[in-house]
Amino acid sequence: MKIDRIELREIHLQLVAPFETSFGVTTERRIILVKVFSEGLHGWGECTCNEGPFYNHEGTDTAWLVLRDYVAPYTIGKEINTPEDASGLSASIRGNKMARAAVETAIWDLEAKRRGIPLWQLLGGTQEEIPCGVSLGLQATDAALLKKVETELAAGYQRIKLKIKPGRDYEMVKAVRKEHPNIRLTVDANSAYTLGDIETLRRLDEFNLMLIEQPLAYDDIIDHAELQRQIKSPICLDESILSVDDARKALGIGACRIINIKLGRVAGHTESRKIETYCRERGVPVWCGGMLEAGIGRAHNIAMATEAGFVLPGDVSASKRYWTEDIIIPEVEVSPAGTIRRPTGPGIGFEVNEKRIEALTVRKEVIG
Ligand code: OSB
Ligand code: MG
Repeated sequence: MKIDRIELREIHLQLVAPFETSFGVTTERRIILVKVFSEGLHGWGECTCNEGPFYNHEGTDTAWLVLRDYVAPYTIGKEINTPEDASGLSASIRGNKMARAAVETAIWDLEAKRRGIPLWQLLGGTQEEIPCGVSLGLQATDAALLKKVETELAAGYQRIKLKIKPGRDYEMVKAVRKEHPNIRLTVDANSAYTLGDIETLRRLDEFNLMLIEQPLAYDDIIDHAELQRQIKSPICLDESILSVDDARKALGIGACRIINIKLGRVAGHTESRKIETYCRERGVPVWCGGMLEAGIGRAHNIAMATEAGFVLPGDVSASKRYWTEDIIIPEVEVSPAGTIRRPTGPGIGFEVNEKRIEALTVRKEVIG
């Protein structure tokens, strides 16, 4: 197939509650959606970057530019035999993987629709249901956090992740662990610590955490390996893993024991599958990370998380935790057992609510 044209849209969507991490607060998402057209069919992708360059170097405006001036022109009119080819077309672009993934994932959706099969099936997914957790942002008080934990456990979520940062760590985690001695509990620092904080991080060993996510620098594996030698809690890398090569190196030097795979961060389904396979063959658990996605990104995450290596609960949760109304129909729902059932329709398996998207659009550009 050949892609005839690519439509970019920026939509604005208000979160139901502000989401605070060690690097900032998000109240409204500025999301780029990508629609790729070929031979009368189309596929959808969502760019998962944050608004500004604080999680990684990408942001909505730079991703728009990279998509418009590089990824789209490199893709349009080229012969694509498999979705893996699509990943290769933009491979000469350094970094900017979330921008690249927006088009790459849209082409996977399109290919699955062309074949009339669900995307999870095209990806080789085997799990009928995926286990879900929640990521709780920093709250003003421990009491407010505890209330959120109660709500999410009552909804059935299988794992609670707490955002931490220096000064909001030991006592806060202790308060949650005291109330909930047996739940699956994790923490995510988003790179807020350094090796100078080993004492603080080691004290978290008291709380039987399933993992500590990305405690040190966003681009580091060396210091993480040193830290992992000195603490018992398994380190899980998020920001540092951009490819299967990164996964190989990080695991090789003992920088982590678990990997969080985010589709955008690794440039799409092609690389994500390589990481999943590499880890599964070595008994290393992976799980699906989240970037506060709207429905299209969420649907891609669900398809990815059906792959066999995704054995731990992911940050894939119900649409209503994020939005008053999502951009897909039906919205993503989580069962009382804390699982999402894979969809049955072709492609991403959810209907895209184009009317709602049109109403939310603040800019649009068609390339090709
Ligand atoms: O580090 O996992 C992260 C959100 C934005 C940027 C980075 C992260 C997150 C989350 C939210 O933790 C996960 C979600 O619910 O989508
Ligand atoms: Mg993270």
